[in-house]
Amino acid sequence: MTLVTDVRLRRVLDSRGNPTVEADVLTEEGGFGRAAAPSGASTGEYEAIELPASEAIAKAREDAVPRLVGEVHAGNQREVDAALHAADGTDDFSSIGANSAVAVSMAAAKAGASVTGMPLYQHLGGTFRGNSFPVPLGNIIGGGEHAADATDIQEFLSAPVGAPSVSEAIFANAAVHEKVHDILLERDEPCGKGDEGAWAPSIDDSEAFEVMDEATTAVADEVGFEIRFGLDVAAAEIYEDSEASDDASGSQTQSGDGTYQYSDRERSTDEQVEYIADLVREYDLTYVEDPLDEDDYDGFAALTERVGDRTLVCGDDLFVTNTSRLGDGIQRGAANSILIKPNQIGTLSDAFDAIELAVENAYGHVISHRSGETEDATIAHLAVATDAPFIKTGAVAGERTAKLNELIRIEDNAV
Ligand code: 2PG
Ligand code: MG
Repeated sequence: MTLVTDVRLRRVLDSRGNPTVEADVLTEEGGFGRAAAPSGASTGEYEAIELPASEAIAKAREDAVPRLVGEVHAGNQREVDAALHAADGTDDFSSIGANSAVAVSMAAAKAGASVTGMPLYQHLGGTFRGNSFPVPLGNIIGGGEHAADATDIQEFLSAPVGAPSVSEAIFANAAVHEKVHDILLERDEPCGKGDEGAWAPSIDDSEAFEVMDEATTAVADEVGFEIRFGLDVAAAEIYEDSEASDDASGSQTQSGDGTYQYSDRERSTDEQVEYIADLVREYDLTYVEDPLDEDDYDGFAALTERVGDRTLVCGDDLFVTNTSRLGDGIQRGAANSILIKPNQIGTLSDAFDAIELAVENAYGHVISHRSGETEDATIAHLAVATDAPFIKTGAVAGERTAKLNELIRIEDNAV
């Protein structure tokens, strides 16, 4: 019933103006799905490989399309994704590109859903899904790799944990975004926005904490429910290895030997753990993503030991949506949650495997956008389909509101 009859691939624009891969999947019975690959800037070293869009499209047309058309059923996600893996033949999608793979994988899911007439979240998650919604983490102030001359910490994220509905949570984040702008103007800090629509002022991290604290408290008072905040430190971007590997003894650099380079000072791994633990306590942070380098399982474990009972310590570049890296993390007590980005691993089936492993081990899973996005709203459905406690997908900007508005529609039963 959902046999794939055609797969079309093209280059479209992403939100940074770069070319990305869009896929259409057509099936028997008139099934149709369209999806586009997002793209990171603070990309983890162990992510599946994104190829230049033209190259990824050419390779996928040559190697993947013949294994899909007339061969697999869009309604059978495992079958589609196994064909993509077989066409690629590597363990990181370096042959056809994770950007082609993820676009086709998500488009096939939508095509499968279109034939049954079910919303995508139900097609992916089953009949009983659609009653619980993630807390949206809204990027309000940001710097790092997403904006020049702004904060060292990549993202300050509003978390309306007390919102009675996803729609009220989404509007609360937009209100925090606006409130922060007002506060920055009062402080004479006019600014533009970074890649994800967050404000990118030339202030230091400690001032950003003050501003976030003030804005979330003010908006919480107005709306009458609890709004906390969290961080994506994206620490791998400010981590510098030590020189130890170059010394005469030839000894290997150990992860954790290097330092974190902040604008005003550097911190050793122990100091970084201490610093983040203090911030969690001082600001009652609800969420801390990538507080340590992507190779530093021990540092993650030390921080989780300290504050894991009161905040989500989340691995993004650490786990890259990869079951094998997550398995290592679980064994070592590193983090207590995982960021899920389908394009980090290449297919929806692989992303589901990571979510399943996380859930089995009481790790939270947080569905996430990338800094380079399109109007594709698949991740909104993925979050509802898997009962994700959080979704990170910005607060404003069209490519972000595409997902937020889709969540509002799902809640309103209007998709
Ligand atoms: C992150 C993401 C999304 P990027 O680090 O979590 O916010 O950024 O897509 O640039 O990796
Ligand atoms: Mg991150």
